[in-house]
Amino acid sequence: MDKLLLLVSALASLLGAFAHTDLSGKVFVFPQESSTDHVTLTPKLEKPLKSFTLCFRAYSDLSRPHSLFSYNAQGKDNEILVFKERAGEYSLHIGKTKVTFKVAEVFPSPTHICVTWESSTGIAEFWVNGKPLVKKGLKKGYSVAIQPKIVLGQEQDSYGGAFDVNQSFVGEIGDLYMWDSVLSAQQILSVRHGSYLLDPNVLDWSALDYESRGYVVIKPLVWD
Ligand SMILES: *[C@@H]1O[C@H](CO)[C@@H](O)[C@H](O)[C@H]1NC(C)=O
Ligand SMILES: [Ca+2]
Repeated sequence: MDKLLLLVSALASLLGAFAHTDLSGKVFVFPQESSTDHVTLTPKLEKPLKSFTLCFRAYSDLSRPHSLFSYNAQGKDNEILVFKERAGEYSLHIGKTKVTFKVAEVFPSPTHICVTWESSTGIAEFWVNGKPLVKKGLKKGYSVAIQPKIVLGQEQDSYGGAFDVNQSFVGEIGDLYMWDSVLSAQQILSVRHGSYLLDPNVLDWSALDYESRGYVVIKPLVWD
C-alpha cells in the first residue's frame, strides 16, 4: 500500500511537472513592479526558426519602456524581443538587431499584437488590434536559435535572468500563441477574433507548458 501511494504521488508530481495547462479565457496578471516576478514558457521547437508568427493580448498602463516577450538563447541576448518603447512605439529585436514600429493608439487600452518574421526576405510585420503597421526588414538569412528561455514579465540580459526592474512588465498578458510560419493577413485577423483552429505548434495558450516565479496571478480575461 505504501509503495502504491509512493508510486501514485511520484506519478502525480511527474505529470504536474510536464502538465499542459489550458489558459483559454485567462491571463497572467503581473500586479506589481519588480525585478524578479516572471513566467517562463517552454516551447515545442526542434530546429532553428526560419520564420514565425507570435500573437498575444496585453493590457498595461505603464508609460515607461517595458518588455512584452523576451526570448534568449544560450549566449544570445535578444534573439527575439518584443518591446514597448513608449505609447505609440514598439520595437522588435531579432538576433540583437532592432527595428521600430509606430502606431496611432489610445493609451492605455487593451491591445492584440501579432508579430511575423521570415528569414528569406527579412520582412517583419507588426499588427496592433488587427491593423498592420509599416513593414520593416531585419536579419535576412538568419535563423533564430532554439532551446530558448522565453520570459514574460521581465526582459532578460542573460539566459533566463539579469532582469532590469525598469524594463519589467506590469499589467495583464493572455492569448499567447506562436507558430513556426508566417500566417496570412486573414489568419491573423481570425486569431484576433479568437479562432485558433490553425495549430499553434510552438506555443499554445490552451496547452501551455510554463513555470511562474514570484507575484504572478492567473485571472479571467475581462477585456479584449
Ligand atoms: C530605475 O529607474 C530609476 C528611476 O529612473 C533609477 O533611479 C534606478 O537607478 C533605475 N534602476 C536600474 C536598475 O536601472
Ligand atoms: Ca535583453
